[in-house]
Amino acid sequence: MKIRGAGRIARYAIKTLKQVALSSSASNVEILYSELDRAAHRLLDSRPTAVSLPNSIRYFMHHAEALQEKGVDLTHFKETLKEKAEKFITNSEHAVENIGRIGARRILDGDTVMTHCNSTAVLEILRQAHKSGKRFEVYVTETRPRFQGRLTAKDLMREGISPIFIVDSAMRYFMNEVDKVFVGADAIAVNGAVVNKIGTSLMALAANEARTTFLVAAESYKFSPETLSGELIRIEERDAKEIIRTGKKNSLLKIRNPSFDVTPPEYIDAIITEKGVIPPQASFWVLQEMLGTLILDELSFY
Ligand code: RUB
Repeated sequence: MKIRGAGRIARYAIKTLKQVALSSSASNVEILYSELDRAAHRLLDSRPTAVSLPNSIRYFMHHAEALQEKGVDLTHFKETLKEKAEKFITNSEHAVENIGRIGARRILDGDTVMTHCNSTAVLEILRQAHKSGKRFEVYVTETRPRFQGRLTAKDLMREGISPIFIVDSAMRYFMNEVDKVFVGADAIAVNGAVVNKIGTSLMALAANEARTTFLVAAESYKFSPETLSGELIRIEERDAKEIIRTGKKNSLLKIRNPSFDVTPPEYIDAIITEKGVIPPQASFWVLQEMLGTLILDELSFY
């Protein structure tokens, strides 16, 4: 949880693999490849839900494998992987900027918006809308149990935006005042269902009932290729201690602490990606275009 937010998780994984490659004392490409493979699997185990993690690792390991098959020498192997890693990070940062530019157009002067958790993509939309001179109100939920909403509130204040901070359960209470909801995504399935911080699907339900527009901001590497073959996205369940102090006194208490939930496509008006705005039902085409058959062949490994 030191590194959190699906985009950051992807960039950090790539940075880590680059460091493993550059700092390794392996004497040949084969040994270094197996070191990278081990590191890739350890990284994969760290957060099960954010699809940006396997997608970024798949990108890096695909290049590592191709270079190994080509029979390049160790220096070339390291140098090329360094370049590929840096390219991924730069592209990922540009994707967030583009989402900000595209999404900011959706905010009108005088709007009231609401957000949940702490999404870099959503923050960029709000930042760019504010920078372009639009005035709007932002409701920020505290996002129990780990209070990522506090981070969002701080980020917004740093940009000169003064948020309205509310408890999660007040989202329905204020929804009638809200014109647009903006949330990020940890994963998007082929049918357009969006996995994001627990509480997102409740917010979508409240928005639907209040006829408030519900928008998701997500880079294209958050779409899950595994869902093309019917696999489900795993929802991370975290330690009970995040909710309540466990001990003898409440030893009979059963605690469930899922970190994410699934918002069905029917409740989502649009997904804002770096390529443009799509209806959730168009997710299949994003997956087809972004990943291609080559990478899908390697799904069984990462
Ligand atoms: C973070 C979270 C964010 C998405 C998108 O959860 O749910 O909404 O990851 O973030 P956690 P971004 O704090 O458990 O990682 O737009 O920054 O990728």
